Amino acid sequence: MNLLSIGGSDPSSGAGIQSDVKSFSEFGAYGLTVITAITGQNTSSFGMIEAVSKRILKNQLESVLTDFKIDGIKIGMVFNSEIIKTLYQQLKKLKIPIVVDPVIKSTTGGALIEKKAIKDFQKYIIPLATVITPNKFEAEILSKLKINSETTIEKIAKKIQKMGAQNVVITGIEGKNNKIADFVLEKSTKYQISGDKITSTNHGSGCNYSAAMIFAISNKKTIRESVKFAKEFAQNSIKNSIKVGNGIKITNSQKKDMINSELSQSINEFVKIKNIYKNIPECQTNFVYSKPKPKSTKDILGLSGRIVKAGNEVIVAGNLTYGGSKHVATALLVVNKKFPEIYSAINLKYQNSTISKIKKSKFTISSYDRTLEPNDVKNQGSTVAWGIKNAIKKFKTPPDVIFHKGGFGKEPMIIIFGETPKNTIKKVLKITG
Ligand code: PXL
Repeated sequence: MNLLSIGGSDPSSGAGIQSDVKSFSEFGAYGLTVITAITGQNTSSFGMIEAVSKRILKNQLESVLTDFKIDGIKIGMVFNSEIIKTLYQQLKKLKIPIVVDPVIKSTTGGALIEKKAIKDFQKYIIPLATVITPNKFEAEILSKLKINSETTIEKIAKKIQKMGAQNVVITGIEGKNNKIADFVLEKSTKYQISGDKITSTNHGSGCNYSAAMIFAISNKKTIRESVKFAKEFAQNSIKNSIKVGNGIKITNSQKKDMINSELSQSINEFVKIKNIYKNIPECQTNFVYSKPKPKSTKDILGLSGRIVKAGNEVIVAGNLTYGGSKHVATALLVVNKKFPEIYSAINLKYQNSTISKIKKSKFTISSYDRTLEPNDVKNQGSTVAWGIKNAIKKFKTPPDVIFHKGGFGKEPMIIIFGETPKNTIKKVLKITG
């Protein structure tokens, strides 16, 4: 997945396009950038701003738009009217989801947009937004309304939506009991998503929020799922913020291990395989990767949701978590016990066509018969472990594929095993292509 961040350069890398490239990498996406302005700032103070010329702005945009398939665009700092109008001319024809983060002021006090450009921002940038993510302060400025007993947050959101944004998410609405909520106005529904308030002054959380939002939206998540994902990512980035300079802390996204980033990359690759939806079983697909020497499924990373079929496409539901998969992780655990070099697995739909392709390729293949499962095993709910153990009993080298043809009320299934997620994907490509 390729994501484009259009915004200002922040040399402290806490916010702006530098922060977005970091976030996009965390998600396993490739980050492209178009710089609108260069700021001089650090964690204590905000210095100069120089907007780039219309010529180089246009040239940057054309460079990325003509070369890359861009899955989503985030617009942050735009600074002046010339930049706003140039962006509009280049972006209005595109059919790519756009998240607009209407940044007005930095935490350290810098003005990120000229006052006289706000009108053009409302006219040209807001209508580009699939989702706009102002905080309470930004929402008040854009709507020219102040929250009070008469003016509700909903009224403000509706006014911004009238300016042309499809969905409006106003962040940081303080509630009771140390809770903080995001107010969401979709086309016709409204709701709030609440979370714990974290009191810490930091640099970058707004950028982290909107970067996560465009990643989720580009992955075809619903608005509600995207808000939850963005909120969780931003909250974690605040919790993990680090003191790098002498001033305020810089947000830092959750530390991800190599296992996580390798599996994320392979999942992104998997969902892009042509017609892969035909290989997703009724009970959906999980893709797992184990830590060295796993003791239980808690040592195995998998999706808390699944890779699910949505029409002729597949989408990823849930996040990568240790213990996220039960069945595929159990199968891997059993195989890894006998063949410690096998660390990854994925389940696919059982189809005769796939089985013939597996047989034609030089893969090692095994199977088990669920109908032979002893009653005590069935009652303990340990069918998978029993079946896989049986399937590899006579094997001296690890099988690439283990399948079963189902049982009463049980869907037949194919599991592909590999040393790494990359290696597993290679095998998947051979038998699904
Ligand atoms: O967090 C908003 C923001 C966005 N873009 C740039 C910034 C800031 C805040 O400082 O500097 C370039």
